[in-house]
Parts: sequence; C-alpha cells; structure tokens
Amino acid sequence: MSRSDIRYWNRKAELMPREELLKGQLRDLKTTVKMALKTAFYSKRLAEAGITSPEDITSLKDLTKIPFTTKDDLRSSYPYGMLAVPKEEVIRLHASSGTTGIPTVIYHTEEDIENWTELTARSMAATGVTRADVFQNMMSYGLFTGGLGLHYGAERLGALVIPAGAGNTKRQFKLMRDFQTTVVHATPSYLLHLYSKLEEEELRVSELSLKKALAGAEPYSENIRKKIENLFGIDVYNSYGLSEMNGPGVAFECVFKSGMHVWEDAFLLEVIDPHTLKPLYDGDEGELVFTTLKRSATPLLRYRTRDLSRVFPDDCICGRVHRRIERIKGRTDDMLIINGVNIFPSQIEEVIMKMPEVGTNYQIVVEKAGALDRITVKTEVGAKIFSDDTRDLNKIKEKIKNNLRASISISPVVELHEPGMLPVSEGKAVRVIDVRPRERD
Ligand code: DLL
Repeated sequence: MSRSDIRYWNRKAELMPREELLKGQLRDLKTTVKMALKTAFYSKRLAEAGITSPEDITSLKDLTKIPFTTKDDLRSSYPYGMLAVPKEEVIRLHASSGTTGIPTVIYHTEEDIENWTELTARSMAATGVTRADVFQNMMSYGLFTGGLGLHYGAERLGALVIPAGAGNTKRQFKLMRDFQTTVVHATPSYLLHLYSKLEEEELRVSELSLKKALAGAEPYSENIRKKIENLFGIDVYNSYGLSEMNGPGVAFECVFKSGMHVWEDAFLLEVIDPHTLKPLYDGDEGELVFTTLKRSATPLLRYRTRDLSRVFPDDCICGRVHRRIERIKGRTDDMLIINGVNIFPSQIEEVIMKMPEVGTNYQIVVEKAGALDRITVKTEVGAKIFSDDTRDLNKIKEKIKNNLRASISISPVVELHEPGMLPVSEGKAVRVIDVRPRERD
C-alpha cells in the first residue's frame, strides 16, 4: 500500500487538527450529558456523582467525575429507562440478547441513524471501497447491528449492495458468482467456513471477483487474517464495534492495516485498568471504555466494553487524526484459568493458525479431570493429511502440543478432525466450551 491508495470520505472530519477534535469532543460531551440527564437512569446516577447540569463539565478531564455505565445498567433500565427523547422521535431500535435473557436496547433518532451511516460509509471508504464495488453483506439483518449497520453505509457510498444476510453458503456463492461480488462483510469464522465449502460447490477462487473482506463482530488473530487473505487472495480489514455504540463503525482499519482507527469525533475513547478502574496511558493494555458523542436517543457515558486492547501511541501513515487501537485481545470475561495459568483463547488461536497443517476451524474444550483442569484443542486439518499415514497425524498432534507448550505453557490434549467436522455457527463463532463446574468461581 502506498499514499496513493488513501481515500478519505470526509476530509474535514478525518484530517482535522487534534486540538480541533478535542474541542469538538468537549462540546459534544456536554450535549451528551445534557441528553443523558433527561433519562430516568442517568438523572439519578449523575446526581449521585454531583452532576446536575452540563455546566458541571468544563474540560475533558472532568470525564473522570462521571460514573461508568455497564451492560447490567442497560439491562436494569430495560425497556425505556435510558431513552432520552420522546418516543415519537425514535425511528429504530437494535437489541442484543446476550446470555441472561434481558436484552440491551439502543434507540436511534433519524439524526442518530444519519450519523451512524456517515461513520460506516467513512469506515468502508477507508478500506478503499468505492461506488464501483459490489458489496455482499453476509451479516445477519435484524436486531443484530452487523447487517443494517454497514448496509446503510455501503448505500451511502454508492456501492451496489446485495443484502444477502447470514448463512446459506450455497446461495452466498451463487450471488458472489452471478453478480461478481468484489467486497464481502462477514465474521472471520464464516469466511473460513465459506472457503472450506468451495470444493463442495465445485468452485474455484479464480471464478470469483472478490477483492476485499470486511471482517469483525468476533475476535480473531492476525494469523486468521493472513489465512483468509492467502486462501482467497484478498485483503481483509478488521472492523470493531458493539451494539451499545451503534454496532459496526466504531473502529476500522484503513488500507495500512496497522490497528483500527476509532472515530473519535463520535466516540470518546478511554482505556482503563479493569481492576483499579484508573485511566491508562496510550500504549498500555486495558479495557476499552466509550462515551457516545453524537447520539441523542440513547446517550451512553463511559460504557465499559470488557474488551481488551491498547491505543497505538504513534500516528498512522494515512494521516487521520483518529487514534488506532490494536486488534482486540479478548474480553475481560473470556480469560481462561487452566490449572492456574491465565490464557486468552486468542493466544491459542495465534499459535495454531500459524501452522500450515491446521485447517479453517477449531474449538477449545475445558473440563475437569479429577482435581485438574483439562484443555482439549480440536482442530480441523486438510483432507489430504487425513488420508495419509496415521503416523503423520500423530506427528502433527505432537507439533501442535509442543508449539502450545513452548509459547503459552499449556499442555493440551490435541484432537484432529476432518474438514467440516467441527461445528460452525452462522453468527459469532463459539470457540470455547468450558464445562467445568461453576463452583470454581
Ligand atoms: O458485533 C457489532 C459488529 C457487527 C461489529 C459487525 C463488527 C462487525 P455486538 O453483537 O454487541 O456487536 O458484539 C460486540 O463483539 O464488545 C467485542 O467483544 C466483539 N467484537 C466486535 N468486533 C470485533 C472485532 C457487534 N473486530 C462485541 N474483534 C464486542 C474482536 C470484536 N472482537
């Protein structure tokens, strides 16, 4: 990539000087506090912290006076406790269900949707998508934000949008071939699944016109990115977002693929230590916390994402003023403790996906074996390897085991599976199955 590959969607918003960005952030933070004070939830929560008017915020440093908001807060104010405008002004809601059953709901006014659309158009343009592209959206449409979120942005950009939705691999291939799709939007696990089905459909990559994939909604390692890029011969760009902050369009890679630019004119970014809750410096790893700056229907202040990352302290070659975050390492709640050793599933993925023998899908199972924890890493390997001598299979098993032991000090049981044998999901991949009894907590 070179400088000539850089495309800006909104030069003013993307290239403004840092001081101007910070000035705008303070102005919009005050507006957000003003809106938040209109909600049943925040009027009480902010008053407890001594904030009763936007004038109580005089600089960005005052942000730390504001209490954090969590997913539980959103749930406990279900359905309308966090709505800041009359219902008549709301034109859409999105909801995410999670595991507890009570959804978290985010409402949008017309202007909120307009702002979100601008952000997703800007994000896609940063990866080089143009009106000449055919964009096949393989994310699910509905309450989930992945489908509609980029759909609107892609239309704004002027691309030809195919609203395919998630799943139905056969139809996805047909659409890709018939309409010469150039850009797809999907979870990384679904992209790997697609590849594993190519052969079954008697298709070759060369028959497709694919150039790019925008991949997100779940964690994936750099090695998974490389794998997808090499298999399809395309560029893969990382896209991060969460339904509480609209959905996709919070942070996106540009053509340089060196971290994701957080659109800081729309989201105030903090990185905190998840234990002490103190803000950290750029470069330090911690939990991402966001405050909405441009949303009136559901303003959210200091929302704790549970996602772990860090801010790159240096500037990107693309010149955008918006700081970049590193690929998400995991969530504070998905760290596994295996016989006392702390590991994130992403570390296991990083090791196994580097190995050429390992196929496109894997799963981690954690269980009790007597007093100890037992971790089993199940991976698919190429069909050819399976038809070979079992001695070769054992060698691969040993190699995976040794690599995991050497780099992250775990000694798992390794199981090899034929391609297509491990479960795939249409939405976010379920990589870890932890069946240890709960009392370990
Ligand atoms: O997954 C929004 C989205 C849709 C993002 C499409 C990107 C593309 P939720 O369902 O609320 O929203 O899940 C949000 O997913 O807190 C992260 O833990 C995880 N996540 C999202 N994108 C990434 C990514 C959408 N690129 C949760 N890398 C977030 C790692 C991601 N994790």
